[in-house]
Formats: sequence, structure tokens, C-alpha cells
Amino acid sequence: MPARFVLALCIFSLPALCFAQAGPEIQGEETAVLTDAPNVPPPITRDHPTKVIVHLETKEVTTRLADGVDYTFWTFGGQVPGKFIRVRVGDYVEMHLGNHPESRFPHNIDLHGVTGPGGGAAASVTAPGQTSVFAFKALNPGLYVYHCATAPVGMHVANGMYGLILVEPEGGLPKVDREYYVMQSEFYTAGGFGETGHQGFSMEKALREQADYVVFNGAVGALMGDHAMKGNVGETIRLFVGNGGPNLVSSFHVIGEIFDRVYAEGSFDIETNLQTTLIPAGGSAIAEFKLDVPGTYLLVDHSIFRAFNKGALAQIKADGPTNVAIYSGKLMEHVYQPEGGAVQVVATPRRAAPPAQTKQQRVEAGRRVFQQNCAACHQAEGQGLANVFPPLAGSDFLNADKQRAIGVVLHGLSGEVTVNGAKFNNVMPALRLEDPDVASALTYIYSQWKNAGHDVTPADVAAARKLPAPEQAPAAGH
Ligand code: HEC
Ligand SMILES: [Cu+2]
Repeated sequence: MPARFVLALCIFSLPALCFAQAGPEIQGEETAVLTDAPNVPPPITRDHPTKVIVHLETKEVTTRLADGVDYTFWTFGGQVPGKFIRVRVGDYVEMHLGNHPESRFPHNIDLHGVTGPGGGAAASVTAPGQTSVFAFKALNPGLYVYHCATAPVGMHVANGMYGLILVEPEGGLPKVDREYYVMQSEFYTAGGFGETGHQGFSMEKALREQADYVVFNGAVGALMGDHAMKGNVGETIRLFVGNGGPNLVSSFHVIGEIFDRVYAEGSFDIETNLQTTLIPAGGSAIAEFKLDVPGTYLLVDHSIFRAFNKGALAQIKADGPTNVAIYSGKLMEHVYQPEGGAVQVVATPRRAAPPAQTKQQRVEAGRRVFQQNCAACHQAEGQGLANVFPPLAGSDFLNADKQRAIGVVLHGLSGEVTVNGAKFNNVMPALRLEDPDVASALTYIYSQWKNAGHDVTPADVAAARKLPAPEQAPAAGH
């Protein structure tokens, strides 16, 4: 085809033909399969580039940020993070960005996988009720963040406007058993963490980078409990992880797993055997690991207060047979213990004083056991932490059943529990304490904060140890 004729076609709106001139030929046309997190579109099996049409809709929706907390999210596709887009290197992508008629603001899209000014931002500014179309060739393979870049950019991103686009390399990615889409981001709300009701965006906190919430997939607990990601022992998991920011860098870590392979920062250069990988704001990583032993694995931002106090927790539940050659099942690795090694009572220091004999002695001895082993999570006055750690002070759950309370300390607790009308769905690890310490801690707790005053003796604990562990949702104590 004569060059001048091709140029004329380029100008007169047949750009696919232009691209056909550079690199392998574009063959055919398809509409992209888009998915909501944590799902990922199927791998690409084509061995040639094609024209891919992507229909993406920006939409402002009010929904759950945490239990009892609503937020008005601005989204790509109705959910945070935005739809996952999967194409192949060399593809010619025609992006149709529609802005829902009920939107209050114009939006656009800047894809980090685009070579061209603004990553498509200026070409895609779209008023409510309109659609913009632009096209680009996916020149570089990688896992890329896309986000809204309409002014004020920070606010559009802070409200939830980001997602991931995967540009597969030639020949695709190695086959794995399961792929998931996880995106971290933070929210700046008028009220503090857990303050109920509809919460507006706080520009002031965003400027100071003081996030109230740091979450995976747009809400506290979005990937916990019934919504946990799943796998089986023997399977290899691939996580496509993005960080929407707007401000914070993620120290992405899976408690109890080592990443066999990481495509750091979303580039297809492989690093092996990593514990924690940094994901910049506006960046990504692909982490792969084989599930060797069953249990619940926690995804965290290892800037750890974000995990246990601001929501940056997600779960993968692995089913299958135990393998004591790899993991004995007696050493707890599921939950990180903030401050003072709360759970790590490998050996309680020997006391000069004889073991507590009377109830009063147990109350006195129990104060220390409580402070060293329980207070990091349940707080100094047993008041707990909204949405994360249930209270022990005045706890109806605790007071109703002394046997059950002993069991909680011995075996841990997970799955949903309701304490004083509030729901918790978190993981308490089994605590490795000796019987007299368990007895003292509980006797102390029962004697405090208007609790029921039960006496728990070492004999009670010894008897409870002989009973089988109660059934629990995730395998907290195995
Ligand atoms: C690593 C954090 C952590 C530590 C340390 C911890 N707990 Fe818990 N505890 C939790 C979590 C989380 C739950 C709720 C579990 C769920 O949602 O299923 C819980 C629940 C409980 C409950 C039942 C709910 C309630 O509030 O009555 C009791 C009783 C309890 N813990 C007692 C203790 C005692 C006693 C200690 C110290 C000996 C202790 N915990 C140490 C995290 C912890
Ligand atoms: Cu926007």
C-alpha cells in the first residue's frame, strides 16, 4: 500500500490501518471482557495483536466503606477499584469512556499503559451523559494503573477512581491455578476511622496525608470472611496488586507466605523469594506463590498500623491436607502481633512469687498477664477497637460463658462474632500460655470493668484443654 494512501487513511479515521504498518499485523476485533475485583478476565490465548474495544463507565455511587460507614465513591464501572482490563502487547485499544448521566462531575482516564500525552486524559474528558472515544497501541507489556485525571485530580483519585490494565507479553503469562485482583488505596473522611454514618471527603486530611482508612478493594473487610479469596493446597496463586494511593506507598506482604516470584512494579522482570514488595502510589506488582499448607493467610500493608487499625487486611483461605514437614501447626504465623510481642509468650518469665492460689491472687497476677498478652489488641481498659477488636469490658459474649472464654484463649477465635450488638469478623490467634496464666488473665478480666466476676482456676483450664477445639470458620488454630 503506498505510504501516502496509508497516511490519508490515518487521517480519515481508520487508525487501525496505520498501526498495522508498525509491528505485527492487527487481526480482527473483539470487545474486552471486563471484571470487578477480585476477579480477573481470562488469560489471552491469541498469538497475534487485535483491535480491542473497551467500554468503561464512570459512575458516582454511595455505598459501604466500613460497617455503618457510607461514602460516595467515584468509580470506573460502579465499584472500587475499577474494572480490570486485559489486553496483549501490540493490541490496538479503542477506549469508549461513558460518564453516567447522573454523575455530578466530568471524568476522564489516564492509563499508565498508554504512550501519549496524559495517557489519554485530555482525549477522554467526558461530561455527564457523554461518551468519549480514543485509541492507543499497547506498546509495552506490564501491569498498569489507570486513574481519573480530572481536576482536582487528587480528589478524583481519593474518591476511588483507579483500576488496573494488564498488557500481556507475547506468549502470555505462565499458567497458574488462580488469579486475583487486589488494589490498595486510602480514604480521607470527615470523621475518624469507624465513625458511623455518611462520611464526606476531607481535603484537609488528604493534604496532610493522614488517611483514616487504608483498604484493599475499596472497603474494610472487602476480602475477609465470606469474601475471602480461596485456594487449595498445591495451587499457585497469582495476585495482580495495584496501589491507587492517592498518597501512600504500600509495603505489600502476605503473612505466612513467601512470594515465589514477584514481577516488581508490574514489569515482567522476575524477582524470586521476596517477603514484602513495595508498591508505589500509582504502581503495581504481580506476586505469585504456591499454597503449601492449609490455613488463612492475611494480606497486609506491612506499615502495620494501617493493617490492624485502618483496614488494610485481606484473607486467602487455603483448604487441603496439612503437611507437618513444612509447617508443624503449633507455631502461629497467621497474625502479626502489634506492640510488645503480645502473643509471643514463648516462655513466661519465672516469677519468684509462688503461683496464685486464691481468687484474689489470680486477680493480681492476671493484671500483668492481661497487659502483656491481651492489651495490645483489646486495649488497656479492655475497651477494644471499633470494627477490629471486640471489647472485653462489659462484654456480653465474655460474661455469658466462662468455658467458652477459656476456649477462645486456648484455641483462638475467628469468623463472625457479635459482642454487645456489634459484629466483628477478624482473627484472634491461639495464645500459647500456661494454664495458671490463662486462669489469672481471665479471672482478672472478669473482675474488672463491670464484668461478671467469675473465678477461673488452673484446673478449669486444664480440663478445657482436654476438650476438642470448637469448629471455626477459618482455620485459626491449625
Ligand atoms: C492479636 C490480637 C489479639 C490478642 C493478643 C488477643 N485477642 Fe482476644 N480477640 C481478638 C479478636 C480479633 C477477636 C475477635 C475474633 C473474631 O472476630 O472472630 C477476639 C475475641 C476475644 C474474645 C471473645 C469476644 C469478646 O470480646 O468477648 C475474648 C473473650 C478474648 N478475645 C479474650 C482475649 C484474652 C483473654 C486475651 C489475652 C490472654 C486476648 N483475647 C488476646 C484479638 C486478640
Ligand atoms: Cu473523575
